[in-house]
Amino acid sequence: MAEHQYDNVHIEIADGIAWVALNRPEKRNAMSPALNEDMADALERLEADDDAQVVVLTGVGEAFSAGMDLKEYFRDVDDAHPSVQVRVRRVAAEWQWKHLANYSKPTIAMVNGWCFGGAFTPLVGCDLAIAAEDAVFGLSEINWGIPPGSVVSRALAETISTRDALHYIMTGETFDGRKAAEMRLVNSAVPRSELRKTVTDLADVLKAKNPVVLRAAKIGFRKSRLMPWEQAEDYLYAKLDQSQFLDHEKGRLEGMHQFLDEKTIRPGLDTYKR
Ligand code: ACO
Ligand code: V55
Repeated sequence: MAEHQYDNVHIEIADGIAWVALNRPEKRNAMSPALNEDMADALERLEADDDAQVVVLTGVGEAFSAGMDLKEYFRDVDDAHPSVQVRVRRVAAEWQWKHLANYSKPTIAMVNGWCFGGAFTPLVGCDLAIAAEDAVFGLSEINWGIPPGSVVSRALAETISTRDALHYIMTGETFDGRKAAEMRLVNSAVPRSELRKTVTDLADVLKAKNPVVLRAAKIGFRKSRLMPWEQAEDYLYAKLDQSQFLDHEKGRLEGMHQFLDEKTIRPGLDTYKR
């Protein structure tokens, strides 16, 4: 399937990986209302595209994303009709966390450069994140006169400690990819020259797994996190049973067969052959 064309998002699908790059390099991939509309549409399309098994979110040029567009997302909308303001916020939220955090395919943020403010939301919305060691992150809101809005602070609290979060929220200081990995905001930081290869290798691991089971596993983890244990147990068993119902390749039976009868895999060490 040919990649859909967008003004503000560049998409390339190769070997089961959809590379989705915010594409306003001259504005450091600042997220404008138009970019948010494009991303909302792109995520919808890719979810239905069987050529896209894993989705990687990144940026064209020097930036992952310089956050919300101060001109187009904020100043230009200040005097707009309230319905416009509501829509602009809704479309941003729709892709940045509502859709991403419930995405039916595995998602990886590849942080290639600048990552500020509102960019933390889709960063945390992705299941996994790999940064260039020299990528620069910051909660810069305080530096231009607002507290972090939308769910930026909530997303931070999901990943890093209260001490670290408040330090960066209150000082507006930047930190690099190494520090982001140390704080567990990202899974790892690698030299820039190895970034794409590292992400490709990780995506390849995910591609080899059963997609129905992967979806149940990631959604199950995310949604059960804040449940009481009793509800979490029941919900996660329901996810397990649902995944068997939806899994037409019957992975569970095959995995048991390859281990117990054929003795061709050891699940502790290998994934079953599909
Ligand atoms: N909103 C609007 N325009 C932006 C944004 C942004 N968030 N970020 C960069 N741009 C624009 C600049 O205005 C400039 O436009 P121009 O060429 O038309 O003058 C262009 O992108 C390039 O930016 P420079 O500042 O010249 O690029 P440089 O590489 O020197 O610096 C940096 C990059 C550090 C990312 C800088 O652009 C910056 O500080 N951007 C703002 C970061 C920020 O605070 N974002 C908001 C976070 S809070 C939130 O998201 C709610
Ligand atoms: C931010 C992000 C927003 C917003 C207000 O701090 C502030 C970031 C994604 O939307 O509406």
